[in-house]
Amino acid sequence: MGNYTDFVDLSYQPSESDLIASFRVSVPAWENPRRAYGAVAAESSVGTWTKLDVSRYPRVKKIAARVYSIERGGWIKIAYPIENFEPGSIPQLLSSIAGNVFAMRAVRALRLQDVQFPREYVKHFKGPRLGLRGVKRLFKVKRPILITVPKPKIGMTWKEHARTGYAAWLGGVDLLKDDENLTNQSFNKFRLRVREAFKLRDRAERETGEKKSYLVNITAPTAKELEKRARLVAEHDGEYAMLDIITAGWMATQTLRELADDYKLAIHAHRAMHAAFTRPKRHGMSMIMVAKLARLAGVDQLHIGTAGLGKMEGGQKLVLKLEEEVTETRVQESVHEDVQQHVEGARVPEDPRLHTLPQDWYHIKPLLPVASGGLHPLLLYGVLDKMGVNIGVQLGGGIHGHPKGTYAGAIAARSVLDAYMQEKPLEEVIQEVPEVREAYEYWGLKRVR
Ligand code: RUB
Ligand code: CA
Repeated sequence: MGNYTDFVDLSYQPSESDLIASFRVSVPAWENPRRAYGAVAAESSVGTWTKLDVSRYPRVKKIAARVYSIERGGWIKIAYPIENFEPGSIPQLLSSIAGNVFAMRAVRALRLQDVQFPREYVKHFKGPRLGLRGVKRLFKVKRPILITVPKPKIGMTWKEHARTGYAAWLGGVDLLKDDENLTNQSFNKFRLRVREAFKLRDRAERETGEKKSYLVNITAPTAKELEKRARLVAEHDGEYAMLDIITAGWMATQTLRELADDYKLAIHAHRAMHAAFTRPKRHGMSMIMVAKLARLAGVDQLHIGTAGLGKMEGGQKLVLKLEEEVTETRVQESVHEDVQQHVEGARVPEDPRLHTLPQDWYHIKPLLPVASGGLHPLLLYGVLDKMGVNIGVQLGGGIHGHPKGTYAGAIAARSVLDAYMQEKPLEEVIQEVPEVREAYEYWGLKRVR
């Protein structure tokens, strides 16, 4: 096996079973670009920094990754023969294609933008158990699913937390959600919170006649503890487990997908920490990758952003692209270079985070995208106009920060969703529903920062 440049073969035609990765490589001034591109293919498959005699191991050459396409702006495509990968293991996949490569001196920065999974790879995954349609069937609604996370995010006792959830359920929320940093703290023990919240869930269901459920954050330090928490949720007839998929990791996510079959649970995925590596445009791994891996692993709901209306970074184009990736069965390639494009006479840079490969999802179901982060009732028309109604909307501060409190906040949010489905103008809802009017007077119509 020769030098890094031997891993570049522009005449190579990928086979149907090859896994294709799209990287963007920033090359240091002193490096030969072709060598840098080859280094990425080498280090992520079979190679290392020096020449190796592999004549005794015929397989090595056969499974070596190859750079087969080099495009403007440092975009390359690498084809990996499928034998590189353990069937059904996301950790092993990432140790290959998203591992050492990010730290190599041969690249100044490296962006893993997308992967096209071949059928041969996809077939080893189950994908979401309920998926988008299953979740909507659970609540028997056409409108978006209304979710709330009690705020302050931590500090309330298990009793205060559950009571806040109860008020939100009564006001019209479908799903109570734990915050990403609430697990099993001294003042809010997991076991006690779960017991109390499900007791109040039963009461809220009786009093409203509606289906109510609870996204219990079962993120735990070990797989054993994760299972213990999942079992406890199932014992209380809970339908959902929530997991912080990035901080807990892909092994935890895949483990939970197995447990989801055993305990009949749906999975709500929180993506806290993703932006540590998805936010830079030239380095790290894209949110598109996170979303595709989450779908493959089999989560039923995933935060994808608010189409530019909330408190988190991530504009409309990126969020709509993410929505497409997690809900469509066939996704087309889309080319977005980070070059200045002429749009109506003005020079506008395109967001390279939208650069994607095609993907066929085969048997893998769509999941329910969730818009969350800085939303309040008056922003919901804008979110739904952009993202459609087959989503979940999560309002934390936007419900519990209502001037009249949680119950009023929940009524405001739910009234706005119902009115949207009836195609009522927002001004009318503001006039008719006091809780919506109060929210309007408090927050206005502008997005938050
Ligand atoms: C929601 C909140 C969530 C964010 C995470 O609270 O803090 O953790 O949505 O971001 P609030 P993302 O409704 O009060 O803003 O959803 O982008 O992953
Ligand atoms: Ca949160």
